[in-house]
Amino acid sequence: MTIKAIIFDVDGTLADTEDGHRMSFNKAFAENGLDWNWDVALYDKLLKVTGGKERIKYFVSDFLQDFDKPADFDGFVKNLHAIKTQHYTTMIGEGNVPLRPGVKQLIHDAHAAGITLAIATTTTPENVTALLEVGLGKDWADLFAANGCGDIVPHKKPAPDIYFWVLEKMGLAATDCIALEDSENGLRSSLAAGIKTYVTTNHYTRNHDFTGAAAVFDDLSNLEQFYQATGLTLGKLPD
Ligand code: XBP
Ligand code: MG
Repeated sequence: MTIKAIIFDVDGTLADTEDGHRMSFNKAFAENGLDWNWDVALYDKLLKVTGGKERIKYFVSDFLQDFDKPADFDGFVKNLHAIKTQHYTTMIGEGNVPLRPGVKQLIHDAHAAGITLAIATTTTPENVTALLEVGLGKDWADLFAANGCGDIVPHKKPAPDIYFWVLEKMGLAATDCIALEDSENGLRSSLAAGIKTYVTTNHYTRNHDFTGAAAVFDDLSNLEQFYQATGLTLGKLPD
């Protein structure tokens, strides 16, 4: 199989962003007079649901007993999530969340070798832009042929929708591509789209079920190992 494209998940894969999301949710809750506080242990449970808006609704339905929902609950959640996104993009813009080891090198090596790159994420386009402007520079979008984010598909991961969207945008078949994910939801999504998937874990996902993954790595600090596992023949390029 000649790999024509690499499709990257974002949160947890390109960077360890979930605690940044978690703290941004908490800032939005506090600003809106809500005594909700998502600590690491609770957030670990809430990550079962992808999408920030969907995660807030999951928290209200499954973890709060006596919350008096406002009449326009959808509008309430959308507003809360928009405030959270503002806090998150501000925090990311301060440069405190670097790309994970090996990610920048892989992206530049693969792009230089003519491999098509794409993004398939549940998070918002604003969050992707904030992270990659810092991590890859202001022209980061030039590196990617497709940028599949958040609400552009009706069903978020573990549904395969976002991966189907990216495949169509690239005009490639699932068998032409590999995906890089960090979570069980992400892996189920890419596998359901028929894409061979490699996993790098993090502290939220290391105990997830990665059945079906082509290989699981702690991270990409040993790119040679990743290249051997994938069959990618990419040389070492200067940073
Ligand atoms: C991970 C997610 C996102 C983030 C929060 O996305 O599930 O919902 O946790 O970001 P990925 P939003 O597919 O990149 O792993 O609040 O913008 O959804
Ligand atoms: Mg992820």
